[in-house]
Amino acid sequence: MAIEVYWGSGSPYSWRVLLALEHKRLAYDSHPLQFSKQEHKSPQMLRMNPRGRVPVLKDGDYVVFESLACLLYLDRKYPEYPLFGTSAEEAGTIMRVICEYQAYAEQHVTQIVSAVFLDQLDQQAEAVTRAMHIVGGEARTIEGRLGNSDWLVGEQPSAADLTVFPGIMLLRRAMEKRESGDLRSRFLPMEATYPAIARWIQRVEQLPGYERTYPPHWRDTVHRS
Ligand SMILES: N[C@@H](CCC(=O)N[C@@H](CS)C(=O)NCC(=O)O)C(=O)O
Repeated sequence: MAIEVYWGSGSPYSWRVLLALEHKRLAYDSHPLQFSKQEHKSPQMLRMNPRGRVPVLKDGDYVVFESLACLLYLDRKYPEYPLFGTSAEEAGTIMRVICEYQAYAEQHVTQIVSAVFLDQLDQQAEAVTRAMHIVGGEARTIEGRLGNSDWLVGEQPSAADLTVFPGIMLLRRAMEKRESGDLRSRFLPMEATYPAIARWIQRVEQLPGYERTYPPHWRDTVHRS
């Protein structure tokens, strides 16, 4: 029975799981859900995830949600092409980088992206300025890691790359939007502001199956969420 994945276009959490499935060269049935039609809140989805959020992964009778839990499940169940390294030390460092991103960067990325997509930059100017400052600092840390190495941890792409990448792509997309105004020049062009991150993005884009994970509606609309 094939693995099933329920996801939403543009959801960075969903993107992590699609990237993980492709990284592991696993066959899967893909179920893109329309947020606008509230498909993620259908009775079937709520039975699998009472929080009504995506991604949700179903493998036979087993259901797991929360993107990182999905990554960990896939790595334990299908160890080929590891996501959490090949040693205890590597696993610890990968989890550390993920925890740092989640604890210190993610909520601020979300704040900036939401303000841009909802055209709320003026109303949230103070909070967004603070968030930009914090995200800038975290981006410099990531830039430093990638200045010394092709991947965030170790010699291969790992769960750390797959966790952070969608958030950075979402931030880049928000900065490309006209409404981002003066914020744009702090991040773009990334080749100038964060050259090692820009090269890393290109490396991720070269990974097998990457094209199948790219948010479909991003291809059609350059400037909408
Ligand atoms: N911590 C969760 C976050 C999942 C999440 O918030 N997904 C969003 C899409 S980006 C969602 O489904 N939102 C729908 C809603 O809240 O109604 C994870 O890592 O999977």
